[in-house]
Amino acid sequence: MKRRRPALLCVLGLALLAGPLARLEAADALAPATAALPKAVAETPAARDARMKWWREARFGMFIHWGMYAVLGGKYKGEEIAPKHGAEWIMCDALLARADYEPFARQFNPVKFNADEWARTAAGAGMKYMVITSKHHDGFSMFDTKQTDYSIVRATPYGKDPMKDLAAACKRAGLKFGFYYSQLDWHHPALANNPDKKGQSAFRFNIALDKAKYVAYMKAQLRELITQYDPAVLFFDGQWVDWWTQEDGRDLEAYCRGLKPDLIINNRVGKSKPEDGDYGTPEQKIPATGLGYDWETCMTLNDNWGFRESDHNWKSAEDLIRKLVDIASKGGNFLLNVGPTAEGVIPQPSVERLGQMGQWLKVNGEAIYATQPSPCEQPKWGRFTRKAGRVYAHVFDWPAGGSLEIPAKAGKVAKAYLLADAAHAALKVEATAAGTVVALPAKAPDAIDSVVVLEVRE
Ligand code: FHN
Repeated sequence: MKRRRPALLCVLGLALLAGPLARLEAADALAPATAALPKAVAETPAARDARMKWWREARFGMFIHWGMYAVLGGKYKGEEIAPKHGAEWIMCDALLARADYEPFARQFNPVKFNADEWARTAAGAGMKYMVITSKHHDGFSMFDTKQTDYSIVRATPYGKDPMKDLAAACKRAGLKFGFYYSQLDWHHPALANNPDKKGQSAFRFNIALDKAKYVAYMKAQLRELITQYDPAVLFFDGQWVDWWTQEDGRDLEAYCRGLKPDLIINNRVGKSKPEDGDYGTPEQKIPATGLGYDWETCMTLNDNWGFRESDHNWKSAEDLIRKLVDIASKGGNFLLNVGPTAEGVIPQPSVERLGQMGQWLKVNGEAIYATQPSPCEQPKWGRFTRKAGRVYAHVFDWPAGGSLEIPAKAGKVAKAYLLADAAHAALKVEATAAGTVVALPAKAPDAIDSVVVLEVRE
């Protein structure tokens, strides 16, 4: 759905589909023949900008991987299962047959789950949206679905719908709410482990015994997710399997948009190509530069998406704050993951780090939310973000000599002040041939990232 070259896009024909959205049969006049694949749905660049506005301004969201795999916590029969993937892959990594994995549902009873507490943790971290696993690769549904009994509502002692509570809690907390949904499914009878592959690969690259039946199942579940919970975002995943094509992705994207036109959908709805969905999804990494289209880095707080009891390798708040700044300086969003326990508790080390990020954002959020990418090369001492008439210098390494060199490309600096200084007292600025030198106080206001606001004439 991302338009890479709107100006070149030539509309050659319009085929109407049932439903509110017309499906645009278009081919870019200058594009190679492969562009004959139909685009997903029609939308002008202005309409797309309006739809993406809140997401682009949000910059920071909570990813949640929560499912039946939390009951195992990375172990099977007391043995730690080598984290070939993440703890949420344990059915695959332990090579469990469906009959051996299903009974864990009877132990899944998240009696400590408190939706408002999760929403408060996200909002307190300065996050603006939440994306939670409605169904991961294990095929277990975490919502009230009529399509299968293999769900938290029908197959567990908990017997309730946590997604309904979480959607409502997010609304109360002012957070946008979204779902992760996996095309890959190790439980549905229309799919099967790949008989031509060994071990975990048989799960990872499973096959479709009856693709039409499974796609109909997915569409029925997505209709439930979209009409019952009103999500703002759909994060698809598991798109790498051979039986899922880019055309399947376009069809699914058009189906979902037909139910909710303002949905924001990731590129894994198709085959993770730049033209699939609304945004790119670099995972566990931050691109060296912006990508020329909307993108979001998703990342774990430790080394696992799902809860792994033995994983204490938590990233520091300093590392996480600087990652958020680096991502924002390149025009991306940061979807940071928590993996709650089977009892419904977000691990305390996650809560602590998110709290520290929230404290930093309380003071410096102006330099992150609704910002544009840096106007110039990354400085050695930190990063730049910007808004109209302002450039934000994020200083990670406070200069010992007390002066900060700002390149001319940042603009003509009329005034500079510390964002943490409520009085906005002007710092001494001096124009030089290379740009501007700003005189800084001896002590940095923040050990992790101190923001100097530069009021500029562009
Ligand atoms: O296999 C999944 C994995 O479990 C996790 O959900 C991540 C998060 O984006 N996506 C896939 C790996 O790329």
